[in-house]
Parts: sequence; C-alpha cells; structure tokens
Amino acid sequence: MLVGNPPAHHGHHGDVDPRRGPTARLYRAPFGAYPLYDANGPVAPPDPLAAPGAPWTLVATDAVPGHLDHPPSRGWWHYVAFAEDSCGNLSLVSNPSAGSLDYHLGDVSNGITVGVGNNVVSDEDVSLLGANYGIGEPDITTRGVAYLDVGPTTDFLPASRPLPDHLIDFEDFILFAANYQVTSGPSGPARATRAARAARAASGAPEEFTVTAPATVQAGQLVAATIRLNGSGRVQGFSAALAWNAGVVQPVSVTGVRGSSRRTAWRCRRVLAAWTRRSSARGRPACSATSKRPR
Ligand SMILES: [Ca+2]
Ligand SMILES: [Ca+2]
Repeated sequence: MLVGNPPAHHGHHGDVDPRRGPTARLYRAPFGAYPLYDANGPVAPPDPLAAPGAPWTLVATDAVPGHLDHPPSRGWWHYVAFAEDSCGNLSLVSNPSAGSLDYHLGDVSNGITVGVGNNVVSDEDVSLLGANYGIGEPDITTRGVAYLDVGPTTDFLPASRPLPDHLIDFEDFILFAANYQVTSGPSGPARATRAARAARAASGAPEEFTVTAPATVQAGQLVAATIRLNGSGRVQGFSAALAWNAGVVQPVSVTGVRGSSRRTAWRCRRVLAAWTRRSSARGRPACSATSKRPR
C-alpha cells in the first residue's frame, strides 16, 4: 500500500498487506490534523476496532499489493484492511499501518501561494523558512505560518510524523535541507545522493568539529575563535551553541563561511565560522561550542 502526494505522485510504503482473501477492503483514518498534529495536546491514534465506522474512510474495495492512495488532504494517515469473501463476509480487522505522510516536510510553497506546496522542496520553500527563521509563539500564529513548524519528527527522520515544538529553528531547517530537491516519483540524482550518503555512513569515517581559540588573553585584546568541521559526508547539518567566559571577553561579531554545497553533506575541512571577542581582563576566554543533534 502506498500513500501518494496529490495529485499524482509517489508515496511512502505503509505496512498493511491487503492479501488477506479474495478481495481486501482498505480503510484510511488520520492522526490528528495537519500541520500541528498533537502539538497542542495529546492525540489518540485512530482505533482500528472502530473500523469500518468513523473515523475510518473506505479507500478501496479490491485493494491489491502496491495500491496507491491519494488522501484528500495533507496528513499522517493510518490504514486497516478487511478480507472479504465471495459471500461478502468480512474478516477481523487487520493491525493498523504504522502511519504515512502524504507530502514532503518542507514543501510549504509553490512559488505563488505560501502554505500551498507543489510536491518539491525547493528555493521557494527555503526562502519562506528563512523569512520566518527564529520565531516562536505568538509570532507563528500571528504570521499564520504554523505549516513551517515541521520539526522535529518522532524519530528525527524526514518522512516521519512531525512533533511541532512552536519554534521555527534548526529542527525545521534540517528537515527542509534533508528533503531539498527530493521530488516525488523516481529521481535518479536524489537516489544517487542517498546511496552515496549511505556508503559514506558505512565507512565509519569520523565526523567532528573543533573550536580553536587562544588559551589566555590580555585586557583589550581582540580574540578570534574558529569552528572547523571535519566531515566525511554523513552530516547534513548541525547547530552549534557558542560559549565563552563573560568575565574575560565580550562578543563583537560572528562571521559565517559558506559550505561547499547547499544540498549535499559536507565533505570538507575548512573554517565554518569565526567569532570575535574583545577581552576585558587578562584571563582565560574559554571559548567553546557544543553541537545539538548533528544529522
Ligand atoms: Ca515547494
Ligand atoms: Ca519546529
């Protein structure tokens, strides 16, 4: 069973196998509602024992393996199936599928209308994210951009159910990045990229970033600290929190350096960012950075 991105695209595999009899009746029900799902309170998954009644909707009366479903709206969908014999008798209901998205996380614009996707995460979507990056509530509601709050997901993977956290930040950005230019349907370059990434992951090469800064400074001295990434290709992005000894240095500026590519994992050994401090006293500036969930 497949869940499609409307109007005509590929979807994601569910785990209901309708091969339970001569024919299989397939039903669909949503988990919560797009785009926030259970962000505002607990949501119970649809009860399979309620099928074929509400909230379950009949999808097909003769589903076969590989059945493609186009839900009427965006959501996280569960499926159950009944086998039906030649006399119209129904089996017990199947276990529900684990759930599937019918859209790409990060597809929030079609280039014309914000909040309406076009089945690809591209520049129009990243631009919209950038225009609202760093906001939380009440700004998300005031601007009407809750659809940007796609991350994190239940397991931090880009096809999993969103756990919106009322923040538009790194957790959302990294999902946009993971889905960037990954279109619906067969995609040679995208598949090649994922295959190459998997190969690099299997290599076990280290992924690390380091901070370089003077151990001690004099009063009034400008101090530069740099973050360097030594990436073997698995990490697509990370968020680093900078820290320093406020009794010795005060922040002056931060300068970022573009990575080698916008859409592929970093494979570089280069300066990513440099931030400058002015020391107020002789001592140890203790510049450091901690990474938050590199992906
Ligand atoms: Ca788009
Ligand atoms: Ca978020």
